[in-house]
Amino acid sequence: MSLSITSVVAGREVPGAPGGRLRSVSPARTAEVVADIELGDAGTFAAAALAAREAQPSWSDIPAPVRGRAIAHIGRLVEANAERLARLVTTETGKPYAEALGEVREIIDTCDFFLGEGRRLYGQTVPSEMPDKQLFTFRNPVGVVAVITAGNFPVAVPAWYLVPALLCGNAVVWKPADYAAASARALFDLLTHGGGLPDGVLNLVLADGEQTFAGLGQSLAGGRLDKIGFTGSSAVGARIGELAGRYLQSPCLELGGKNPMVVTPSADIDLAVSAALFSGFGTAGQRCTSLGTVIVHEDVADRFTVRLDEAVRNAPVGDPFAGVVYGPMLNQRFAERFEEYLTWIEPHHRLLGSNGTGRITAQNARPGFVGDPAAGLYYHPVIVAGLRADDALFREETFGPVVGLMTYSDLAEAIRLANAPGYGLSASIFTGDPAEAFRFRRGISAGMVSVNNSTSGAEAHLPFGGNGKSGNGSRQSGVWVLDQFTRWQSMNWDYSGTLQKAQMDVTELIPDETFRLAD
Ligand code: UN1
Repeated sequence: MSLSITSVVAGREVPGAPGGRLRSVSPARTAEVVADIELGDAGTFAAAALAAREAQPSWSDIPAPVRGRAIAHIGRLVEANAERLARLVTTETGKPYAEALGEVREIIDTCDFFLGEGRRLYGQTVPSEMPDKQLFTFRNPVGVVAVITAGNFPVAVPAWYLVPALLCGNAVVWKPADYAAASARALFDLLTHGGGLPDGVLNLVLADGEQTFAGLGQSLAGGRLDKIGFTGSSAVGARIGELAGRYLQSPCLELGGKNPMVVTPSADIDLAVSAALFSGFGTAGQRCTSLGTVIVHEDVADRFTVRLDEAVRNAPVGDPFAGVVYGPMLNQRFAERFEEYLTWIEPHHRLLGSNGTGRITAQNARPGFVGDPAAGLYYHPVIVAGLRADDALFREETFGPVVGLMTYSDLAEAIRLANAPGYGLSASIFTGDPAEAFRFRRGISAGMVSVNNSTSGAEAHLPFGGNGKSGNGSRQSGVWVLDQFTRWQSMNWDYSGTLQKAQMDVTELIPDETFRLAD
């Protein structure tokens, strides 16, 4: 079965593929076509921004509690379609079905959180420094929001943006990853149907990177866009930040990671090994929160290394519908990039976790592979031991099933190594010592810290985001994302009937500064 998928602007499908055509295939079975995609171009993007601009005022006139009800209905519709959507996500991206179901759950969790925010979206009443005057704060929608998302989480991460953006009264242009367009279209249909959204409130633009960039530029120059939310690489995030900055906008950026895991002498080693396996190789290492480097104390390094090697060797890899730890790479582009990362392996490295590296084939086989490796884009897992601080594999994000390993001798050194690559998304420590856990938390640059847990797998109502090369400090999820999709407006209301001037007409009580307590 192959779908034909187009952009949707102002409730209408955009015909004629102005940006060309693309065929998306399942990375687990590259002979299987998932969708024929008709791409839009910069003009499609700009038209979508205009449609959003026109639809936004009446959308924001709908009372927030009513918008909250729309989010509640969306959550229910997603729940009723959970297995179908998860199956599509697994087919299109190759992530294991259990992970795809978890991803769909994350949309529902997000709806559960924000349906209540429709009845809150609190402002404050604030005392004034003068009598007969009252101060208030209100949250206003920012207006038109462009959301540009990656395909490794083709539905959950978009929902982190789309659900709160809509709840707050914004209209949206969503540009998903072109290689996960079928999953995106499915989520788009669930949002528009479930929410009963008026035309133009949510628009879907399928386009390649350069057309999207041109469309962003046109929309910003034309005053049709007020905010950009972007999840993707640090390099593209920097370009988007630069463009937005020219229009005095600060985008919400969720970028790459080189997420460290520190294993201390008091760690539960078996627990640390299972966390490293899941963090490093879940989603074939293609999460922004995937484990980059394990930094293990020299006293436990041998024990940890032997066990991790064994766990990775025995991990089931293959058909994503068959209960594996991981399946194929997301698509050809990611497979090629991963092969490039493998060229960063140096003679001083020791390779563990597998009997081979690179593509899994009949000749370069993996014992216990689940299914037919020739059918898809499957890669051997690899642990690179003996990493040094100046290695490219230590410094750069390596999206794929590779984990680095190095040792440390004291916690300060571990923290230094953990911060050294300059990303700052997620970091984890395995320890039985609370002092170590809190010292690590304080010293680490990451926006998210785990103690005795995976670097990946953040819950949907804690602030999500990073620092340094991982982002510009913006946060998604929970109440924190409201600051991305609303702007604070203050109001002062003077009912004294006179012009009371702030700072100048304030009456102060007079202290008796000569007063002293008796000895
Ligand atoms: C991403 O890879 O862009 O914390 C997001 C996690 C997921 C989200 C990852 N809930 O791993």
